[in-house]
Amino acid sequence: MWNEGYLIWISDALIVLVVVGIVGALTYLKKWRWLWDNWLTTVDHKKIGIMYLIAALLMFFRGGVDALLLRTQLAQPGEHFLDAEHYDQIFTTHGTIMILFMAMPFLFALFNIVVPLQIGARDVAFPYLNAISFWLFFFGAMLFNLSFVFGGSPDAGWTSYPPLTELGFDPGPGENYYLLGVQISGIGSIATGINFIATILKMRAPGMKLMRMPLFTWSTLGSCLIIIFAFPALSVSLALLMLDRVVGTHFFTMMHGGNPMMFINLFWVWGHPEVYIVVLPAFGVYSEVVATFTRKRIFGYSSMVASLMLITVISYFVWAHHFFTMGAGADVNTFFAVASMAVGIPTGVKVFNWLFTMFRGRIRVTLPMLWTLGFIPNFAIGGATGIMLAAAPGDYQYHNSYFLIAHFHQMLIGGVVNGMLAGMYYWWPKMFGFRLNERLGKWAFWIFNIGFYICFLPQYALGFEGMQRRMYTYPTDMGWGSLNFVSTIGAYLMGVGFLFIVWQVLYSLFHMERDTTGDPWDARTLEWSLPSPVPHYNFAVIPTITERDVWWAAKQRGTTDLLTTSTEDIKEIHMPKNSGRPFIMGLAFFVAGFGFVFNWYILAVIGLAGVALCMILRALEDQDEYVIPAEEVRETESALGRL
Ligand code: HEM
Ligand SMILES: [Cu+2]
Repeated sequence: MWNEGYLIWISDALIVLVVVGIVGALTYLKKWRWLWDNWLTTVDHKKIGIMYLIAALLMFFRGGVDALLLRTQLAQPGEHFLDAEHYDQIFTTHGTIMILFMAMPFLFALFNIVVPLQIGARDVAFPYLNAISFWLFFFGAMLFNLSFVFGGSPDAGWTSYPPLTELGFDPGPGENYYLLGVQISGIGSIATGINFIATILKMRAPGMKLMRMPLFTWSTLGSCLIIIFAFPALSVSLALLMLDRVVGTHFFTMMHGGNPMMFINLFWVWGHPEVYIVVLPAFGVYSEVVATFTRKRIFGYSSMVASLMLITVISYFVWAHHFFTMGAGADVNTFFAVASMAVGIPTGVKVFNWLFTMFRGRIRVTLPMLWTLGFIPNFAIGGATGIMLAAAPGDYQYHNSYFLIAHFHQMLIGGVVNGMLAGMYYWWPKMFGFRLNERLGKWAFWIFNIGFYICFLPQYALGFEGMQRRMYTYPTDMGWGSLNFVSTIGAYLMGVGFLFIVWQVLYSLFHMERDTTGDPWDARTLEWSLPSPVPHYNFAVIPTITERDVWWAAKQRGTTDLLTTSTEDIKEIHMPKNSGRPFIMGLAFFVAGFGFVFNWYILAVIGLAGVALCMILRALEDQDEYVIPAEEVRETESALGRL
């Protein structure tokens, strides 16, 4: 820990400075009480969504800095900016953070902000559990992030394959950080999956039949179904690996009959579906955005739903394409190759439906639409290279090469990040009541996207030239220098694009374009019938849904008052009470996790006792709701100009 090198020390110093700054500012402005009452104890899905969003953006920054460090190291042959060990640690934290602590919370942010509003509900099915999910994610991520500060970082890749990760080959706390951080946040993710399935199936407003649900809600349902079937596989594989490391079992060690391939299978039983967990909600966003900004009904709604559900199912039958070279034989490889290619069919259906929706529409090129348009060529190229990788014999040539790196970044950035940003821009006015500056956003879009192609297209070529992934440096005579240099320039451009987004948010905070309509885009679905930001009880009166795209239909007929409020119908509203326990429970998990990382079992037991205590106190609680009197609802609604 003491000879980590100057980069780590600089980042440690920065972390300390930021923490001191935040604590100082909160104390100086006397904001601790406000923070606790309004945010840390909240069970309101909208606020939880905003906290997920902030966390996701911060983690995007952290993962992005990691990416730039890696690309700087690879910019030219024989570089010594990072040594091998640091390179390994940084690609491990980069991959883990981007997928688990950036993409996942980003989509949970959108689930939370959008789904209850789209289906006409007052909150999610289990608001208290929702808060627990958030704090488990948050403290899991914090534990993981601590690894650079205390004791050493994981360095075996985000896949953490044994035998690399067996205690004998990887002593020290680094890998434990990975196992526990991911485990804790994974429990939160399973709970989120259950919560949103229950919400969507049980909390819909009267008349909101399944086939009237907006496509973003459908995509959330698909994503959550995958979560509840896939995440347990991850939990189990991480727990077994932990046992191998801590207790000395032999699930994956070759000694005494263990088998590392077992871990690899279990990992990808989760890992492949995981990419659909993150991309389906992006598909949901594109569907909403395309319909709104072409002012048209989405083309082929039923086929959109069917293809979402098909992808949900097929995603479980492709995992072995991650290790065609395992030696399972031609029959097994053929099955997984064909299944992998089959995913292209429903995905193609969706792309064509978006294109048909745009066809002859009057497209308004706003920021959400721009990111959606940017996604289409990305996904076409990424899809084509995906089929190339799915062809088992070809994969023997280019698996684990830069061809793969280029392919999955194309899908994850061009598909998932584009989708999440499109969603953020689209629902931003709903969340905060003001719009983001379009001009700065356009700069961000163009710089980020041009940077993207400059960064990743050369990597396809590097893959064919034989450059393997996870190489920390390479000799001059391979001739990979110039393409790598170009790629690094692209990466820096993407960094500049991200800074433009930060600038855009800050600028818009100071030069607000307030949205007083609640429906700034002239959109179609129910959430836009509410004022922005939405009052904490969402709907003063739960609306009755008569068709798909109700809000749009009501606007066309001039009957929007049916979906807003009428004084007589307002009754008292029951809402869940705030609670500090989810936060404390997350903290207790963190303490337990930290204890296990360093094998300090006393600390671990204290943490687990804290978790148990929180659960017991919850079980003894018999009053977790409060009532908003009808009069207060009327006052709020008329202050909003809705009565
Ligand atoms: C923003 C621009 C990004 C750049 C410049 C970038 C760059 C890199 C680099 C240089 C590597 C290491 C390649 C190697 O040596 O094997 C890498 C690996 C990886 N990246 Fe990114 N990345 C970016 C964004 C993302 C995003 C958004 C995600 C996921 C949502 C992601 C997920 C991964 C994963 C899973 C790995 C593999 C890590 C491993 O091998 O264990 N990256 N990236
Ligand atoms: Cu896969």
